[in-house]
This record gives sequence, C-alpha cells and structure tokens, in this order.
Amino acid sequence: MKSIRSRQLAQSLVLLALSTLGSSAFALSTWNFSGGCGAVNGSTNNATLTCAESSANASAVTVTAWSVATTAGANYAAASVGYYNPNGFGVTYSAGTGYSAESTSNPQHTLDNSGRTELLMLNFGSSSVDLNGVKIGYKANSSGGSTGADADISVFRFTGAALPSLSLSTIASLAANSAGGWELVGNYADLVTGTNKTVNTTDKTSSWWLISAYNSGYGAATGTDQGAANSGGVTGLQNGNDYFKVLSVAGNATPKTNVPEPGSMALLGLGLVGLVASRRRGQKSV
Ligand SMILES: [Ca+2]
Ligand SMILES: [Ca+2]
Ligand SMILES: [Ca+2]
Repeated sequence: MKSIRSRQLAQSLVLLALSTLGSSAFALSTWNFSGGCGAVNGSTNNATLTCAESSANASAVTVTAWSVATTAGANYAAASVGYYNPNGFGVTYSAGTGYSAESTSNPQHTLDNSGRTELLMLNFGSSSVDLNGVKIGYKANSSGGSTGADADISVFRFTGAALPSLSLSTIASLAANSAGGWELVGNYADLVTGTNKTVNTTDKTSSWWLISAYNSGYGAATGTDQGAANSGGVTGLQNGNDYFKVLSVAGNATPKTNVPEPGSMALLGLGLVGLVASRRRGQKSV
C-alpha cells in the first residue's frame, strides 16, 4: 500500500518538475535598457554595455553601436552607445574618413538616420533569441521637438556559419548585408513611444540582432508591417527624420544551459526527503 503511494508521489514530483522546467524554458524574456546597465545617465561614450535579462531566465545582452554612410558599399564604423534615463539608448559617432563627429545634443544623440545611419548590435551570448518586440522610450523631430517625430526601424538577424566578432571586418557593408551573414528580417514603421512594436512575426531566431534606423539601402522591404515610401511626411517607412532611443527588447530565448532552476531543485529535494521517509515507514511496517 505504502510502496504504491511512494510511486504515485514520485510520479507526481517528476510531472511537477517537468512542467515547472517547461514553463521557464519558453518564457518571454525582456532586456530593459531604462536603467542604463551600469552606464552613467547622459553618458554618450560607452563602447559596450551589457544588460541582464529582466527575470534572469536568459543570458545578458551585449550592446554595441555602429554607423554607416547612406551610400552603397559603405562600411560600418564603430560608434558609441549613449544612455539617457529613463528613455534608453541612443547612438553617437566620432569623426571618421570623410565625415565629422556627430553632435551629442538633441536630437543627434538619439539613434537616427540623419547623416549616417546608426544601429545597435545585440549579442545574446549563447542564447538563441526569437526577437519579437522593440520598444522605444523617446523620439524627436529634426529640431529635437515632438511634433512630427518619427521612428522607422530595420531589424536584422545573423545567419552566417561563424558567429561574428565585434570587429569591423566582420560587419557587412550596407549593400551586402546578406553576403555578410546578416538577413533583413523586416522594416517597421512609425514606432510609438512606450509601446512595444511587434517584429519578426515569423519567429526567426539568432544570437545576434541589429536594430537600425530605417534605410531603404538595406534592400527590398520585407515583413508584414511595411508602409509606402512617404518622403513628405512621417507616416509609413521613409528614409530620414528618424530620431529615437531604444528602451527595451523582448523575445523568446532558449536558455544557455538546461540546468534546473533553484525552485525546481528545492522542490525535487523536498520530494526526495518525503520519498525516503515514506519508504522507511514502509520498511518498518513489513
Ligand atoms: Ca545619433
Ligand atoms: Ca515613418
Ligand atoms: Ca522616417
């Protein structure tokens, strides 16, 4: 009688542990940039920022910034991640061959496509992420005001055979992203401040993602959220006039390892204690 109870108890514990592990493995993960991830508020010169996943159920993301000229074949150059509490991350670039340094004042301190096109590169370590949301915390017009402010983005994932390092030579040129291992997942128009923008509805995954200010030079628009080119206004996808800060990104992450969570381990431990006690009682009664 008691050995049957023990088996039932063990089976229940296994099912409970599996269901607990299963729910955590497919939980939605969020990487929030509003706290700066260690950066000082207002700092414009961060080469790299590492941001933990909000619920600690996926690996941290390493964020770097890049800029590229809007001419075919141009190469990307490293830029700086700026942190602005509580609006998130912007991008600023230093002087390079043929161009001068960008102003760190509003609105050029944002992630923008005025002059050079800027982007954030996200490296999720060994976690494979189905990126499905991008939220901005701020957007501005070309004068730094809010009237007519726009935020159109292009999102890429890395699909190359070897993971890219953060060196310049591994970043594709504007005209050859696919050849460099970067796939344009989609262009998304008119992001709203404080509202999560759904991206990547076909659930593509990668450990490396790019969030860029929109640039039609990246290639034909793809995805489900395209708008018509609208050079005279801000509605729909349109080159230029995009100035924004990235507040957070969200996605479904495959955990780096399959190590059970502490809660599951404690549950299993308690179960084993109960199982042993139950068996001992059973042995005594024989
Ligand atoms: Ca900028
Ligand atoms: Ca727009
Ligand atoms: Ca635009």
